[in-house]
Amino acid sequence: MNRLLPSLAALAASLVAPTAMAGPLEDLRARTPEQEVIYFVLPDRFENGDPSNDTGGLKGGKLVTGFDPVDKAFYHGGDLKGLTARLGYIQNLGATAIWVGPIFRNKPVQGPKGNESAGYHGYWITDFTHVDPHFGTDADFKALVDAAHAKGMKVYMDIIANHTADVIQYKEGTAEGYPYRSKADYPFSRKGGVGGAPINPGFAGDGDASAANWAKMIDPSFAYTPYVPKGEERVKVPGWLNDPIYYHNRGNTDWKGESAQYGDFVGLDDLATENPRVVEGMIAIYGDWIDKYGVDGFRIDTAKHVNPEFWRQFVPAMKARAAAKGIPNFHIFGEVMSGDYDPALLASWTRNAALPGVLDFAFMHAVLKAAGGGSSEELARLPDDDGLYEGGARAAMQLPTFLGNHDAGRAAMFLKAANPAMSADELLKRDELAHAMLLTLRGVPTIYYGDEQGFAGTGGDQLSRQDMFASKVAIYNGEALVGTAKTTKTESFDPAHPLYRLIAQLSALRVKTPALTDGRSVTRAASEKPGLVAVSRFDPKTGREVLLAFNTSTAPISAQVAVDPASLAFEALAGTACAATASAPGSVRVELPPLGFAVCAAKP
Ligand SMILES: [Ca+2]
Ligand SMILES: [Ca+2]
Ligand SMILES: [Ca+2]
Repeated sequence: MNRLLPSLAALAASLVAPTAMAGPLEDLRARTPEQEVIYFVLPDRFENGDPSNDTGGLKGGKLVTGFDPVDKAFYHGGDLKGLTARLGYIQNLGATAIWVGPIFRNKPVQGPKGNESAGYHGYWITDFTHVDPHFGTDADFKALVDAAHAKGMKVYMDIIANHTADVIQYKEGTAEGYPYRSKADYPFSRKGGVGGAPINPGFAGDGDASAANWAKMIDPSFAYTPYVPKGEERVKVPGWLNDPIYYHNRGNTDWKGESAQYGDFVGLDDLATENPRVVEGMIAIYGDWIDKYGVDGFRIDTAKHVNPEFWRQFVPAMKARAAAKGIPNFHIFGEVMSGDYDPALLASWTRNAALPGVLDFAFMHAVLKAAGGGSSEELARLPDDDGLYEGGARAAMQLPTFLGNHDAGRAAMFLKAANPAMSADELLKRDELAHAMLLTLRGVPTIYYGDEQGFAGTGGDQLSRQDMFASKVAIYNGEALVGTAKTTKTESFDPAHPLYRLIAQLSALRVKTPALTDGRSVTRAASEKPGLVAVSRFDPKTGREVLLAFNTSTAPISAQVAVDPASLAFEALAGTACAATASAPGSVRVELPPLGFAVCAAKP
């Protein structure tokens, strides 16, 4: 009997083991990127969980601490504890993954005298290895990731390899604002231009990525003469980042041609990402965050301003690091900013740089145009243009889709700009229509924080970064919000807001409907004029059709829409009612109210 006891215990353990192991962490690790709904948040603007860290441990005025809650260009006090405390609000919206704006330690304040602003957005990193004290501590970040995981939610970090904060200055050209100095006019082989003294003998150019070649790059004064101002010699962490030899030092980018890769973003020190030491250094930095915190993905800032060869090394290294940590579905998506519908540009970065995903700016432009009452022809092209991406339409399902962001501006602002005279009710309906498209069409829907509370804004950048907690910024508080009479003067965490309710309903529907997360798309109807947009999506396992229909006009629609001949009976999953049966095999009647939509699933 005694000998039986251990085996009985082992048997009991084996019986409970499967349930004990299938916890929230295992479940979320098993989800692929396209099964997520992402919520993008700037921690400074979300919730203030700890007023004691508002000045980041610094003493003095706003130009020292960076803190000024009445100024949209400075820190407002939001932090990681606040974000952690609001996870329930984000989860109830239906989001399953949080993209947290950069949390690394930043230069608190930079910019020319009289025109300073703060690093509240997180994109001016000095210490790549620790959390910025304005946002809390490394332990606060650990607590956020653990709390999100306990709820079954993923955490995506926002990372930067293109540049650091603006620390390096140049001895020449201050008055002209450091204009870009090209490789033709200022080759690596001469000091200060083609007529200068020979330097860096034997350096074969930055097309040769070998360590032996880069060992010959010893003098960074080929274009400008870079220097680190007194007192800032050791401000960057890890320490190698303090040496100007690891930067491009060619002056400010004009966003075009060669300068897009080599130029400084308004003074931000542009890293020489062709140098193997920089590649290795960035792999070490960001690999550590995966190891230490078990995060679930990276959004890569300014990805198109880094040479594709860098990403071809960096991305596989991060995927391997994540896999070793037990994170097989680590998602990586890059920012390839585009002001137009340009899937070819986006797709080129999935091929040349092998980025697994890119933020889908083409989707944003196509949906805003259609939902704003313009042509839906770009939207109609999307399923075909997906063939441009590495991996084709299957891979395009992992592209994060969105309607606006912290740089370009918010969806409601664009929709309003397309039709400035429209009523508040029409704006709400168009905003809902755009979100219905976002949450049912292909890609990973990404909600920009505050859109669900009707934030609109009057521009991009600082004008689109309102506070969720009670704001003290006059220009934010003076704005009319969509779908509510309140303003940002009081906190904006209302689960009864009509946009919050719609997003919650459609997110819940999406994640349980494989046709919407993983289904192939076929355009059924579109037009150069406002009217019917229809797309069918198909369950990857059963092949069953879900017909999505949107009315981008202010008149009711009644039309025949082509469907699969096998789709003979339908049920409405969301939006307005669906015809119960097909009119004939291959065609169904669709009736939509002005700016309405329908999600019609074919019944077996
Ligand atoms: Ca705080
Ligand atoms: Ca660059
Ligand atoms: Ca600089």
